[in-house]
Amino acid sequence: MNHLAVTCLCSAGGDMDDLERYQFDLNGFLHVKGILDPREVTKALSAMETLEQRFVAAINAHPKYHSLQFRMDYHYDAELGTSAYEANHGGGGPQYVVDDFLNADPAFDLFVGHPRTMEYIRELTEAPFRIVSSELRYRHRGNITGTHMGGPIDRRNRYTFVTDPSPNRGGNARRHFDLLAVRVLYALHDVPVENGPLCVVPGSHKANFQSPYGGDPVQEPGMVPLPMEAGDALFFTENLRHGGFPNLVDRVRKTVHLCFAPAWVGSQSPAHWNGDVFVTQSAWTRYSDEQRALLPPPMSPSERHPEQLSLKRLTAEMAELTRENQKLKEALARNTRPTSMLQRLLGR
Ligand SMILES: O=C(O)CCC(=O)C(=O)O
Repeated sequence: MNHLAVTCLCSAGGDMDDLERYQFDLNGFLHVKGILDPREVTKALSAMETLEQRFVAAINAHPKYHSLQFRMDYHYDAELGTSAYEANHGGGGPQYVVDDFLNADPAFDLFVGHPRTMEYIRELTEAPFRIVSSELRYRHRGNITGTHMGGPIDRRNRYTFVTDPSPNRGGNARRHFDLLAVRVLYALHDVPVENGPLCVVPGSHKANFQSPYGGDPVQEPGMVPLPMEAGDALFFTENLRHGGFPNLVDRVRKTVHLCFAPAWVGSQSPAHWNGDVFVTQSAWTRYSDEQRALLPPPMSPSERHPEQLSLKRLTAEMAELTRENQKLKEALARNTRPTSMLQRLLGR
């Protein structure tokens, strides 16, 4: 399939228009050109590049903790307020994912309540919404991001609409997006196909079955790469089947990823699964009231201590085991029928 045929290249400027609404609904994503201005791109890229060595050098160092979900092994940087892990799907080069990066440098403050981005978010999800995950991704040569999502996997990705009951409103005016998880991916440099862009199966957000294909995005029929230019953003529903095409070149692919959801929806980042993102006191101090409304208040450093996080993980595992145990007991009780008197007399 020619990927250009399904990519809506829209220019950011004003609220979402009818073409963008139609394309987003049809495909599950929207490619918005030049949403960041060149100064914003330079500022964010330079901070991302400056921090890279620090993240990579410490990735296996202590303090570490296991993620609340999926068993990622995070390094926690208490000074920056970030949690980073290394992923290596498919055996190629590494990918470094840095959670809670907004804390790490005031240069990233521009992503908290970025006005042109918020025009889309306001339309796609219900207020009061919040940032439920924030990641930097550094993807090296040979790396892929394994394919995930698509179809009925997690209710927190729900892709639905509400219809305005007013009889005076007709056609499109009666329909509103009501999504629970909207991701935004910003390109900080050009990301052509060979540099490993995000790839998606257009329309898969409406699938009713889970995909029978595995995690290799290149092997999945219908998967298309979405090349970008510096300053572009891709908005997509988390329900869309997506991954990262292989990075075939030496340039590390550097992108910024945010996820927005209504305030009552828990985070899907493995670092704070079902909970809140982590905000440091110093980041909080920098933010305006409008920016603070998009984030939970800062946690005390002791709550974020790796020992506390490991304890949280163990408590969650124990609760899961208790639930499993209970289910097994109930199944056993259902399958164990009382023996009759005759069976007992016959010794059976
Ligand atoms: O860009 C990629 O390689 C994958 C990104 C992704 O999985 C996400 O943002 O949810």
